[in-house]
Amino acid sequence: MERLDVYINFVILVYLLVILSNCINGTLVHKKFEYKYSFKPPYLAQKDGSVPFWEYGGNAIASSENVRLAPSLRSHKGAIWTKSPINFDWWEVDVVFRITGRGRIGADGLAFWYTQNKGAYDGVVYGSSDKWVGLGLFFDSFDNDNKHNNPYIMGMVNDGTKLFDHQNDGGSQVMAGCLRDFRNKPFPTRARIEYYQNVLTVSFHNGITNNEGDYELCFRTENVILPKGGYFGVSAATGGLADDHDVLHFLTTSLWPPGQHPTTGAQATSDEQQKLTQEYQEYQRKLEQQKEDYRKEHPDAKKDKDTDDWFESDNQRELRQIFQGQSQMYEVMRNLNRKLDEIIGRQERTLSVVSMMQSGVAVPQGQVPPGAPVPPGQVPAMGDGIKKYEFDAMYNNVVQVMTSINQITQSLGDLHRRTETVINNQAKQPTAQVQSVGYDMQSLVSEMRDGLNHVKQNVAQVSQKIGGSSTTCNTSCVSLSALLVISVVHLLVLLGYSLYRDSKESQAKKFY
Ligand SMILES: [Ca+2]
Ligand SMILES: [Ca+2]
Repeated sequence: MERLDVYINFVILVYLLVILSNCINGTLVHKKFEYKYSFKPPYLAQKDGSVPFWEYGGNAIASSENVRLAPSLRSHKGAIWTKSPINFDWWEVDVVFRITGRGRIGADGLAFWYTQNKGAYDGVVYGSSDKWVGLGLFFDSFDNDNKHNNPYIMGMVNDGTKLFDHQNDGGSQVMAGCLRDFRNKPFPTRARIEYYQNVLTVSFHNGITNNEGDYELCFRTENVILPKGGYFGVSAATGGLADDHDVLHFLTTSLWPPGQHPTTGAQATSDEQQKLTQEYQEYQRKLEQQKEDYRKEHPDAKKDKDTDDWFESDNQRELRQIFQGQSQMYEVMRNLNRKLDEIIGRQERTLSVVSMMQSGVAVPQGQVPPGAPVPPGQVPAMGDGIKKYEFDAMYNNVVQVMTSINQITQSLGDLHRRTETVINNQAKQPTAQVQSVGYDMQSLVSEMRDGLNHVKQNVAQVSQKIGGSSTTCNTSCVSLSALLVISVVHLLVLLGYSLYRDSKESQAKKFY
């Protein structure tokens, strides 16, 4: 009988676990891709130039690959807006875009909109209307107020009464923002704008890598009230200076709190799905057939295209190697950061043991009579407060850090050599124009300084924590100097790339 009881209890427990796991799954936000509020390549625009479910105007031009909202010509404006208002409350939008120009400074910028009504296609606020009702997220390239804080990303909610303060780059009207350079990046830059339960979160991907996961938080603001049933839009404008403003992807996902996702018509959807699957298979079959026919008719066409892809120029190769090197460096830095965190944890534990022991030694001199036993779990002190195994642990940590730093130094040396090669190659080319380190470098430097300060703070914390022992000071000093070397070399890499890019673009761009 006892066995039966145990068995029944076990079955009940398993059921409870299953119910619990269902509850946990039920609390997850349901996401649904909204194709009627999205566009992406290939076939972004149809043959007649229209973009399905969207309307564009002004100087905007849509191709199969992107929407060029404003070209690199002076005083141009353009915008693209969804045709119909959205029918969900919470959403996440990924905008993949490129802002490129041959100048070190560009203008004016690009705007993401979520507004009650559609804005204009040639308005005064980054190509669309002023006095909007809803959200404007601006990628402001040009520094109107001369505070050396552009390119800047900023969010502004308007109730339809405020005129945008262009002269001060938004000034006090801006809700939140962050200083990020989004011009002339090797890969497309991306912004992820999430609006869920009145919390607006903006993340930015700086386009240095092509890695999907490299988003960084720009800002997060609570209690943001936006109108329901609004329209999405993107717009851009140029001024006296002009960049190309291209949007490659606009991907909208609706977010549904648990239990609120509309589940009506489930049967109909499954029928629809079956039908769509059949259509898709049919389409695939036809496509394969067409491909086969094409290959038979043009036996040489594919070969030529392939052979083009086989080769890359010296500069392309150098650049690719630099990016690989940088990615490796980034990985090593990340590992180093993880190890530092571990070390901080270990040092804190060690310090707490040491301080406990010290108080154990001090106690007999104070209130507790001499000869009181050491509390259980504590190893008796050796006199100077630090014991051999603790010292060994610290020593091992130090060795780990040194190894990581050596790895970084090696990859840095490698990178340095490659950068010099690229710079030399550029200098040899007659069309290359070496420009002085200018405005965009300044913003790059300030971005890097933020990052470095963060790392330095971490290191300073570690050095403070292990500062009790004189044996560890050397490590902290070495880490700092190594980090300084990293920062200098990183700057060199960025400078090298900047020079390369400027000369490349001056060759490539024939108009303007
Ligand atoms: Ca501005
Ligand atoms: Ca400014």
